[in-house]
Amino acid sequence: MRTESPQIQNFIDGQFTEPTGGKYLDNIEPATGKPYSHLADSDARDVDAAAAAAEKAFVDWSKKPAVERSKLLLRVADLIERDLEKLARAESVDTGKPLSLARTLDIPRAASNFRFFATAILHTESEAHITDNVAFNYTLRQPRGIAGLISPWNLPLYLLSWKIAPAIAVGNTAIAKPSELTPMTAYMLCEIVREAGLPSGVLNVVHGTGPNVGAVITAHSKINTISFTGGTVTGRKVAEACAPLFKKVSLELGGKNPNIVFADANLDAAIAGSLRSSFANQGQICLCGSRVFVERSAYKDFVAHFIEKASQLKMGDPLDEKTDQGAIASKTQLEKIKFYVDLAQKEGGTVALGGKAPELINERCHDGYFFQPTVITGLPVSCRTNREEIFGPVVTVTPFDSEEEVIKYANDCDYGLASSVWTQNLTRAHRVAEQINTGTVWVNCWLVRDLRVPFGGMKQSGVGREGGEEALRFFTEPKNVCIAK
Ligand code: TXE
Repeated sequence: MRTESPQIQNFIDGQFTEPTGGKYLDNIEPATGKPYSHLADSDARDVDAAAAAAEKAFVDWSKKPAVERSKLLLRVADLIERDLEKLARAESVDTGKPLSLARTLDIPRAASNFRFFATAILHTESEAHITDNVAFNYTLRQPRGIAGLISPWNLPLYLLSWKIAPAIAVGNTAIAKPSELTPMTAYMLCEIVREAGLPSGVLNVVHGTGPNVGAVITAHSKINTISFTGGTVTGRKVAEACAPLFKKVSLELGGKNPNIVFADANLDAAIAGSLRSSFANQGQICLCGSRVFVERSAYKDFVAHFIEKASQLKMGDPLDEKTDQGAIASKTQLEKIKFYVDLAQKEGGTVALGGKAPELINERCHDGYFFQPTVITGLPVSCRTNREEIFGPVVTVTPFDSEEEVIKYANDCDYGLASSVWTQNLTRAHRVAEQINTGTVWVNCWLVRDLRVPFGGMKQSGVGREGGEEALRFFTEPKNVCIAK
């Protein structure tokens, strides 16, 4: 098992291959700011080769009995678990996230993703409709062909496996394009699928940039299904590329998620939950609750305790077991975070905690991309800082006076991905959940994930849903067969 290989090659037709153009990009370690490997800087010729391999493999793979596909995906899940420590370390080095987080969140979830869909395809039900004495109808849900799977840098293997598993479980073949910022675990997954015995061409991974590889995938005539996770700006480009080709597209995009704390909440639970939803993965999870709203009578108490707990989060070298807060994934993202903290102060906000890079972590991380957990108070509800996605360890905390008011604040947003509501009045919880315009509403919890539920966002947070039945239906084509009696 290669872990920190100097060159991350493409995986096409079951083989590791050089990019046709022979070029490689630096792969930077966020904790040090220095290149530690290189990834293929691929282009259309590599995507064409992957499409040819995927097309060839589709003939047999789409006809393979579900139980055979299931066995192979279960083997992949087992091998991910076998290599958990190596994968977790690779993910931590590649993204800057704490090793402890990669070990407990990212990699176990990647195994669960494969295991979930490997078993889901064994239990799907089919619909039949009897038309009086006229006809018998049944619905076939057949694999669509080649799926293009494009993923971001914040949860690399977690999110890529969330696409690969359902796409190939139902009988499609796939071309995956991981973020050029975090290619390592996708590369390691290729060795795992080969060891598991996945037939050549079922999964192909083409590394490279958005314009040179991602855009080629979305425009490719042989790739008829696109599943994208990333920023809203890029999501719009993906949708524009797919529309004229009538491709089926799923978009999981950005968020600016409200986290609502009523005065009757269990405040200790709300503070512990808000700490996670604010700063997990350095706030680089699109589901993070970056807009915290607290009922006025509890506001002072919440802010004081929340800041006290946040100040105890341990910033450090991601590879240090005691680290809670690692590095930001890229220099670009770090600059974006600094810009918004500066903007927040220009918009009248007060930096109540953090707001800058920490003291030197250690010599190894001297040039790494670090930023303190940051809490900003005193902002107007609808300023830019409260409307635009920052995607870092930065939250705003704002008081509210009534349920109606906070629902208006929560919904006054271009995004609609997720929200949290903390209250011990469950009648209120149901009432508020119905009125908040987000794809997920967590009540007295955050990031509790059942893989059967629909997952995704409204408005500029995306189109479509992943997870469970939704994913199986997205990656298949329904066909009505109507037989006269
Ligand atoms: O950018 P990009 P990032 C959101 C998160 C944040 C953003 C971070 O909120 O805003 O994504 O994503 C490829 N055609 N989510 O910085 O550009 C690119 O190479 C085709 C929401 O990575 O969106 C990379 O592989 N592809 C999400 C991928 O798109 C293109 C969870 C994403 O990159 C392309 C995670 C193009 N023209 C992050 N340009 C959720 N809702 O779950 C780039 N790419």
